[in-house]
Amino acid sequence: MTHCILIGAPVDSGQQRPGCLMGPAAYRVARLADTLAALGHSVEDRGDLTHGEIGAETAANPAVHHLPETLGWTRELARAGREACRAGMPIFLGGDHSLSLGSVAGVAQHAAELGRPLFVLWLDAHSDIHSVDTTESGNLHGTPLGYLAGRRGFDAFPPFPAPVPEENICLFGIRSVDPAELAALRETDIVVNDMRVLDEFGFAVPMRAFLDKVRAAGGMLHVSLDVDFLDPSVAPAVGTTVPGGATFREAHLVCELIHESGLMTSLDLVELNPFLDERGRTARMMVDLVGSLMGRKVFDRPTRSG
Ligand code: EXY
Ligand code: MN
Ligand code: MN
Ligand code: MN
Repeated sequence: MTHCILIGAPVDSGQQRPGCLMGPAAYRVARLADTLAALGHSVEDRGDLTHGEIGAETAANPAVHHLPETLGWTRELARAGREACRAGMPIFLGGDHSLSLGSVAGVAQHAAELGRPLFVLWLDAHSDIHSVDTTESGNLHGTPLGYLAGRRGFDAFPPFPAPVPEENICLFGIRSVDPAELAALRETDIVVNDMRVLDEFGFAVPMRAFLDKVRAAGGMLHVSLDVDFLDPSVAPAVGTTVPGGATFREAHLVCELIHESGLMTSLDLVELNPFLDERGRTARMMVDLVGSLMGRKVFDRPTRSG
């Protein structure tokens, strides 16, 4: 049984398509809390955060959108995330992926306080490894991985509290990488399981390899699940769809493997845009995936531990 702490993060300052700020409400309407409780977990819904004080920060890159608001969210999410980790397992309800600038900062701070290594699993069509300096769209939802990996180009942001070692970061489902991101990935030890790898080896082999690495290190595992990890035919309610994503079963297999590992200690659910949804279909899909992450299974299989 896990004490699940729901933290609403109605963040939409990281991109320009309205709608992500409706995400937390959609997860609640899709009965996320009931799904978790039915699996025997305790659930504490801490409501929705606000972005706190907005400054007047500017960026040298003229393309950048909503930097002050995003910084406000980052500070507030880092605070809330670090505090929630002490009480249970935070589940951040987004909101666009710029929320992970703060959520992972808070989780990383907590891991550092415990003296445990943090690993990050990025389930996403995109590598999100731009910096404030390299983004061409100016949408900061394309930058959180660069920040949590401690990359340069985030001068306006607080120093990331405990940068996640590159070899502890696993990208999974990648199929849309900008030139500057490709250059960045090439100079790092980040594990990139793009769709070509998953096409050749399937979803289970690379996922088990990563989870075995987390277990061997006695690590904590933060999972950042972007709706666009899934194929748009399965999950249409996201502003950055990319064809060729995970099928319904591939996504559930990944979640079931993560549950069976017993390693997940924090979770982001990001980029749901209910304004683009079809009668809540995507929100319900995401809640179903959380059910698989948290132990719903057809047949009992031993949870791999130790
Ligand atoms: N790489 C593109 C950009 O930087 O604008 C697209 C980013 C999409 C980010 C979404 C959250 O995954
Ligand atoms: Mn704008
Ligand atoms: Mn993303
Ligand atoms: Mn994405």
